[in-house]
Amino acid sequence: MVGDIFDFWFEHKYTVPKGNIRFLGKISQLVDKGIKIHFFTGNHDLWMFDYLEKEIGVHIIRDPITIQLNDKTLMIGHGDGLGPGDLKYKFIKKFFTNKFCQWVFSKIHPNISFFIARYWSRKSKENEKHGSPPFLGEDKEWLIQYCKKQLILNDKINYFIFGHRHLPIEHKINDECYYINLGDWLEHFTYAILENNKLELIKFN
Ligand SMILES: [Mn+2]
Repeated sequence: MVGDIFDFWFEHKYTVPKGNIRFLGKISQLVDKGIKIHFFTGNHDLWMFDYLEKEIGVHIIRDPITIQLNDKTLMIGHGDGLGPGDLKYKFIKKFFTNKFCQWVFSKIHPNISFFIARYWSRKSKENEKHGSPPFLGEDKEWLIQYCKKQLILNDKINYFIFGHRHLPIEHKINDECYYINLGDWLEHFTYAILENNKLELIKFN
C-alpha cells in the first residue's frame, strides 16, 4: 500500500484516531493469514509511528525502496516531495517529520489538532481537484522527472511504482522501464499485480 491510506493519522501515547476499524480489521485478518503487508507512509499519514506495526503487524516504510522481485527491479514509494517543484511541501515536510514538532503537536488537544489537520487535508484535496488535469505530459509530471533522474543512478530499475498522484498511469520510460502510478481506490479502484515477470495495472470490479 503506497501511502495516504488515511486522510489523517496521528498516534498519541495512549490513543489512536477514531474510525478505520473495519479497514484495520480486514488488514489484521490478512496479516493473520500470513500475508505480509507493507504500508508506505504518505503525506497524509506520515505520523504512523509504531502502533500499526505492533497492533496489526504491518511493516511501515517511510522512504522509497528499491527491491528485486523475480527478475525485476522495482522502486516503490508514495511519491510525495520527489522530483522538481513542490518546494513549499518539501519545506513543510521538514517540520512534519521533526521529532520535536511532532511532540509539540501531540500536546495539543486532539479535538483541536485533528480539526486543523483535517481542515488542511480537505483544503489540499480541493486544490488538487481544481488544479490537476489528467496527465500533464512527461515534462510536467514531477514523478516522471524523478524516475529519469533515478535511472541515471541505477539503470537496472524496471518499474517505478508510486501513488500520491491519485491517477492510474502506465508510462513507458524506455524499453526496459515503466513508471506506474497505482491510482486510488476511491475513484479509479486500481492496483497492480506483478505476475510472470510482468507488472499490470488492474481495475477492481
Ligand atoms: Mn500523497
